[in-house]
Amino acid sequence: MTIAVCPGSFDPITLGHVDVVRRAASMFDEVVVGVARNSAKTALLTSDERVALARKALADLPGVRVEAVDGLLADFVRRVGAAAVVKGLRSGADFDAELPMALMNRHLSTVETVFVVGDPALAHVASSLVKDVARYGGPIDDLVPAGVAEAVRDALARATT
Ligand code: COD
Repeated sequence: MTIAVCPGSFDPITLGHVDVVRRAASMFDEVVVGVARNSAKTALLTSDERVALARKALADLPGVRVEAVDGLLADFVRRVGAAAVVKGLRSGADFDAELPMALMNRHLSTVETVFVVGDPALAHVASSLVKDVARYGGPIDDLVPAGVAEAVRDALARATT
């Protein structure tokens, strides 16, 4: 049984993330989607909200489960017994950002990182842009799984009151 971890901030989960998880699920027996904290980013949604939205969005994918990552990804990978970390690439800029993380995770846990090229039709879809569009009242419903747009709008309203 080969297990992979698909980590991210998922703040919020987008159709780009779902595409990456779907591709990972086609290569591994089991995929654990790890909802983690990126210390370089300030999250809009709580960890519980991000986990709940990801669980709902990925519920129809067999062999996929979602867990919160509390701490280092390398420790989480060891705990779940994963053979690989799977990350998605939209561009060379993504690769430049991902390479040091892949090297650090291998240094910490010997885990290999596998990169999958995402659907080019979703190359413009990033959680940060989705939040920015929503912040200014733009439409995001066709960029995220069902129920996510509403959760983002609720969280933005909460953040401004
Ligand atoms: N197409 C293809 N890939 C995509 C798309 C898309 N449209 N959208 C997102 N992706 C990919 C990203 O390239 C990335 O690989 C993945 O999906 C997750 O993206 P985000 O933005 O949700 O998540 P990040 O990049 O903020 O995640 C960083 C982590 C949270 C994984 C990292 O900070 C981490 O491991 N944190 C835990 C603490 C730790 O171990 N830190 C040391 C790390 S070396």
